[in-house]
Amino acid sequence: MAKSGRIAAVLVALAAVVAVAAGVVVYLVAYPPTASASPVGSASAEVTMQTVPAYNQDPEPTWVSYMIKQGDSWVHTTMFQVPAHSLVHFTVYQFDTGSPLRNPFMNQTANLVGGAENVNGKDVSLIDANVGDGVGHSFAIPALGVSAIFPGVSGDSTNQCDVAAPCPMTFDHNTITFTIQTGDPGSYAWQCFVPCALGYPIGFGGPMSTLGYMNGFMEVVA
Ligand SMILES: [Cu+2]
Repeated sequence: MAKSGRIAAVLVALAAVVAVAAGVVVYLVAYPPTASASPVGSASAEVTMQTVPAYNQDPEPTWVSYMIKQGDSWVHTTMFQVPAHSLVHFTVYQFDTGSPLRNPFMNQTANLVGGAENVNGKDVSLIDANVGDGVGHSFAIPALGVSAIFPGVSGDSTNQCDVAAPCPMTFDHNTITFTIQTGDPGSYAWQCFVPCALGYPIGFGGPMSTLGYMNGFMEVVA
């Protein structure tokens, strides 16, 4: 092989190695996008989310998931950014049916401003997950002791969301609002505590352990 041919072969091999390495790095650091809370005056912001019974599109069409609203569109993510030392108002549209909890202690609100959340217009601080429609999903930030709980839509509903996420508001859902107080800047892990991962051991694998579905990070920025 001529010298130029060998150089070309080495360069092609090198390019292949670099491409594979870059692919590995991209895979390892792949994070869902980060949505920004909408500012409301000073020291206050809004986050709007929804929980869907199934994502109904690739890569995991059967998985339950959160979505977060960014401007006028819904983004498939669980990462969002809020201001430090602020009141953050959440609105959650809960489209999924419910179930009992593995840990009954997770049936209550905690560290919400005003003590309670609001479910379809009513103040709620406790849900008995063993009666009625159970709990569909929850939102907890362990480092802040924050917990909010989202009751399931009726299992008898004939208008359950079954389309590709996001779910339009025409499907049955519960609307939950609550407010938390943020503190110092930092990266705060949050997760759902309902065993909602159908088909996984005790309901806690798959979407419950994958960023972008049932857990994520609240980035608190100065
Ligand atoms: Cu969940």
